[in-house]
Amino acid sequence: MPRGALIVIEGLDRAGKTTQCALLESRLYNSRLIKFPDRTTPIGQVINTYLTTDSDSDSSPLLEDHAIHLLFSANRWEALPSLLASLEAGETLILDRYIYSGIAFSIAKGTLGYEYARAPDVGLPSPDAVVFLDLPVDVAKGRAGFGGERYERSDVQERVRGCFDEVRRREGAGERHGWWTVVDAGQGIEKVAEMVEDLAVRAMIWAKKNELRRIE
Ligand code: T5A
Repeated sequence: MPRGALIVIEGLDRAGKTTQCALLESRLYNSRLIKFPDRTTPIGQVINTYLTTDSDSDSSPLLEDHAIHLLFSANRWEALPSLLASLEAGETLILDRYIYSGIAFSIAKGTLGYEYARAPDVGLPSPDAVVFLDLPVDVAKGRAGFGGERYERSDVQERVRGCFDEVRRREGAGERHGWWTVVDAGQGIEKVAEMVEDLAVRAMIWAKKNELRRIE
């Protein structure tokens, strides 16, 4: 049986990832959706507390930047057996955020370097396609729920947007054409969904002919 495809949906907060992942899962046969962070595990619960706590005092941060970064990565590693089982069984895996959020949100803080930020995820499965839902921060701010979590501030999101550009340049280099695709997430939900589905189908065809790779 051919392996399943690994499709990652990335973007800033409120770009529409949850909406698009759910639509894609409903449209693809034999697909499974996993969201990172997975807040249901013990590690995920620590991450959830961090994300839903407003701010830290300088003398007593809730979690030091490197420590929370490593927890986000650990949250992906603990899902590895389940990810591999799905892919081997031929399921299409849709990931709502992955290592690219891990790198972009952490380096945006200015306290972690790029190489440090990507190192803990080396060895995880490499996606067959990354779809980046691109939305100006001003538009994201106007969407329901913005502002409820730690990173949902305009200045932070602007910095993260720039860091995602760096991630695209560095992680997409040398990969096949179209591996990382930027989609205008300011269009209507259905229009975005059609583009995401088209990219997903291409990734599924690619996955049938190519072995699963690991992040190097
Ligand atoms: N993080 C994450 C790290 O720092 N390191 C890591 O390693 C990882 C994995 C997690 C936070 O953790 C950080 C990044 C994040 O700050 P999250 O749980 O992914 O956060 O939370 P959000 O990104 O904020 O996810 P949300 O579910 O809140 O936002 P979505 O999924 O991007 O957006 P969605 O689909 O919920 O839509 C938001 C609103 O917009 C509407 C929807 O109906 C909804 O009301 N909408 C649209 N409106 C108009 N046009 C469209 N095309 C629309 N699409 C959606």
